[in-house]
Formats: sequence, C-alpha cells, structure tokens
Amino acid sequence: MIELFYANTPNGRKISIMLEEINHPYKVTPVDIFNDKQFDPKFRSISPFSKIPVITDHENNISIFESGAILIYLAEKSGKFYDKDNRILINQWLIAQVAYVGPLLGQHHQFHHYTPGKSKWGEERYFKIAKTIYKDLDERLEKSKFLAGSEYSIADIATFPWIARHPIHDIGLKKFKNLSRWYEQISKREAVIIGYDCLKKGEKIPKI
Ligand SMILES: N[C@@H](CCC(=O)N[C@@H](CS)C(=O)NCC(=O)O)C(=O)O
Repeated sequence: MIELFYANTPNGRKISIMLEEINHPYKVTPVDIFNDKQFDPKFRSISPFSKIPVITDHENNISIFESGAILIYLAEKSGKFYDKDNRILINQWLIAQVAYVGPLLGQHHQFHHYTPGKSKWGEERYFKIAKTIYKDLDERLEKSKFLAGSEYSIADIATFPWIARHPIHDIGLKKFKNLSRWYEQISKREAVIIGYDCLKKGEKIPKI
C-alpha cells in the first residue's frame, strides 16, 4: 500500500491522479499546509523542504518527496506512462513542468489571485509569463497529441492539474485551441476525475 501525504493543490493532485491511473492501492493522509502542519518534525523527516506531495511505499518502506521523482517512481513501478523508448522526450516535458511551468504559474497565482494590489511589478511579470506558458504549450500541442508525443505520459499528468487552475489564471483557456483539446481529453479520463477529488469532497475539474 502507498500512503500519499497530500493537500488538494496542483502538486498534490499530480500524484493522486497517477495513483488512480496505475490503479495502485493507496491511502491519503492530508497535510494541512494552510495551518503549517508541513513543518511538523515527523513530516519533515520525509519531506526536507516541508512540502507536499510525499509518498511512503509501505511495501518496501521507502519515502519519496518531489512530485517529479514520485511520478517517475510510480511509472517505473507500474510500467505505465513512461515508455522506455520515449524517455528523453518525456523527461524534458516532465522536468519543464516541475522546474518552470509549475513554479511560474504558482507565482502568477500568488500575485494575481491571492495578493492582488501588493505588487504591480509581480502581477505584470507573472501574468505575462503565464500567458507565454499557455502559448508555448498550445504550440507544442498543435504538433503533438500529448506533451511528449502520441501517448499520454507522466508529463501530461504533471501538467494537467496546473492548467486545471485556469479559472484563476484569467487568461482564457478557450482561446488556446490545442491546449483546450488536450485539457478536455484528459478531463474526461475516469482516473483523472477520481484522482482530482481523492479527498471525496465533490471537487470537480473546472470546465473550459
Ligand atoms: N517542487 C515541489 C513543490 C511542492 C510544493 O510547492 N508544494 C506546496 C503545495 S502545492 C507546499 O507543500 N507548500 C507548503 C509550503 O510551502 O509551506 C514538487 O513538485 O513536489
């Protein structure tokens, strides 16, 4: 059994979606990051930067932090969504998500949505970058069915929950035809619908 230390954020959802996709038994342990529970020493012993997500695989008593490392672990364990012959491409799109798309959209959330009026510079800078990310993903998806080629992969699983925050991005997802097509297609997957709402609170994937 895998234990997922989780909050219902895009980084948390990457992993609940993956666990549903590979149909692996798991239990969710919520970490209340809005009340500083990520700083509890016990949690910090498996999460050195005090962040979710983390998994503990109780089968072999290993804990893993960092969403990209967790996705790779689960993909290798299950043999799914990480085609051996396509790893160079999957790794690029996966690492671009964890190192660029996620952190920069995260800054856009902070300045534009959570603290508007605090910093005009921050709002403008990250709004511009967020729009560029939409444009660049759209261009990629014009040429390719999924981010890393013709097959759905952990790169798509990593990116999807970030685009699922599109209502707070205020960019207008529907203006991006290829990104919208990709988003709608992934939104309909049963594992994605269940993983998105793994706390069973009735959370629905935002429509375009
Ligand atoms: N690079 C990390 C980022 C994880 C991350 O930023 N997690 C956020 C929630 S989405 C968190 O735990 N925040 C709590 C905090 O910063 O105190 C990953 O991809 O796993």
